Amino acid sequence: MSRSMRHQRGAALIVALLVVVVLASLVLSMTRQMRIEALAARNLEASAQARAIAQGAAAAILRWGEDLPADAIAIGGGYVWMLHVDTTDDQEYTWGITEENAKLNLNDATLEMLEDLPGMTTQLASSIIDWRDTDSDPQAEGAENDYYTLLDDPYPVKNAALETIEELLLVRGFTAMELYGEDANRNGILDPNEDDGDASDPPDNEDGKLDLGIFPFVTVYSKATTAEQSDDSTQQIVNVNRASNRAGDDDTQALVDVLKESMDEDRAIEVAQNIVSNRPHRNIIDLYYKSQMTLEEFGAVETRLTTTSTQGNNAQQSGGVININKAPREVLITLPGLEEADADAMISYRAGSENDSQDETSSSLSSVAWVTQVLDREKALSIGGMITAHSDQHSVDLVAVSPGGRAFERYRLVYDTTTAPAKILLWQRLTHLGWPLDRAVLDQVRDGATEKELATSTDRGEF
Ligand SMILES: [Ca+2]
Ligand SMILES: [Ca+2]
Ligand SMILES: [Ca+2]
Ligand SMILES: [Ca+2]
Repeated sequence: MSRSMRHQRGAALIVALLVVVVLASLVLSMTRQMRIEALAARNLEASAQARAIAQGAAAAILRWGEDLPADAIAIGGGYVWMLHVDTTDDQEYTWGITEENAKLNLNDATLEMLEDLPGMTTQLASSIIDWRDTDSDPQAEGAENDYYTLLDDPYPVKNAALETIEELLLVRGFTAMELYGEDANRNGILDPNEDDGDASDPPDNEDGKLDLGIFPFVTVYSKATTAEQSDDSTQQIVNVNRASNRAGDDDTQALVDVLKESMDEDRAIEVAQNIVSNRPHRNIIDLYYKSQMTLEEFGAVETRLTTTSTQGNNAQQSGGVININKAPREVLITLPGLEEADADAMISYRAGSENDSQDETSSSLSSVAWVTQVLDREKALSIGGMITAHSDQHSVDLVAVSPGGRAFERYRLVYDTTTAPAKILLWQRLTHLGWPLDRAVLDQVRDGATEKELATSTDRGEF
């Protein structure tokens, strides 16, 4: 064999070896790619499962209303939690639906009410007013087009009602800090990164307390219930202020008929006379005082009586009213004329009533008139037109985990129960905020924990 032939064979061997190496690495990388793709497909599938589980839970929530189990709910092989932000506790997780009218409505609140929210300034509050009012004349400390059109990325002032809370980020002065405070993942819990200063996002003041911003205290979804929207359209709602010129006319009879459903006829006639002879009634609290009903009597008929026209010609009354049974202290304080001591007195009365009676319908909280037990007459009258004891708009923060805990999804759902079926007003994905519950919970799901093992409370209904 010649030297050159040996050389050729050697070269061929090297080429062959190279081909083998290249092929092998190609196969390896293909295998890896396939594995990654398979993994991605499984993750995608798990995310889809989590989303389907959240949708299933949402459907059940719309159907079941408030009769819902709390804590981990087993559904479709995975789990759902209804995360609730308890504005008085930043350590313990709480579960359940949230009444949207327990918050201040950004579209109806006056400048003074907005200013009373946590962390608000006159400038911020004025900017909200200018953002939503139809004119282009700035408030003393507000901002209209003169401000927005001079921004680096200019946009016009809206001059119309806010449609989402997040829209506040377009209003002068509002950043994520004003909106969400230190609660970057919006779970109501003081997480380690929310109490470490600038060491990790978000920036915070390291004071061991969670600043919630204004997000948990504001809404754009609450609406006053009008006659047309009542839960049961067959139930008549009587306007106690409707002028009556004739003796024994129909609206007085209608009043007696409604009252008779919960009291005897003599008492119904007596109360109806009190109501008719003391017209007009400024608001529901004025009506309570003048009717001389007891708290219990009033609680039974309150939702059947109104002091305003139900024809929707009164714009002031079409907006949000505040649910005084559920509103946190920060929201109660925004009610006109109320001071911190009043809000505290209301909260302790509320807590006492809730302990007295498990059944809300039989407790004094079934009527807004309970505020007359806590506030003086003048204060009670001043808030009478802005309060309610009932809710039709609710929100729920759904955390859904796929079977085996491979993926999770998080959604914020706002819905209105004045229609049947209930109407979804918002379905917002919050998965990007990260896993909002204790990390151990996810590990438990991955380890195959049962619903019972995941539950931290035992008194739960069937789902
Ligand atoms: Ca304006
Ligand atoms: Ca948090
Ligand atoms: Ca931080
Ligand atoms: Ca803090």
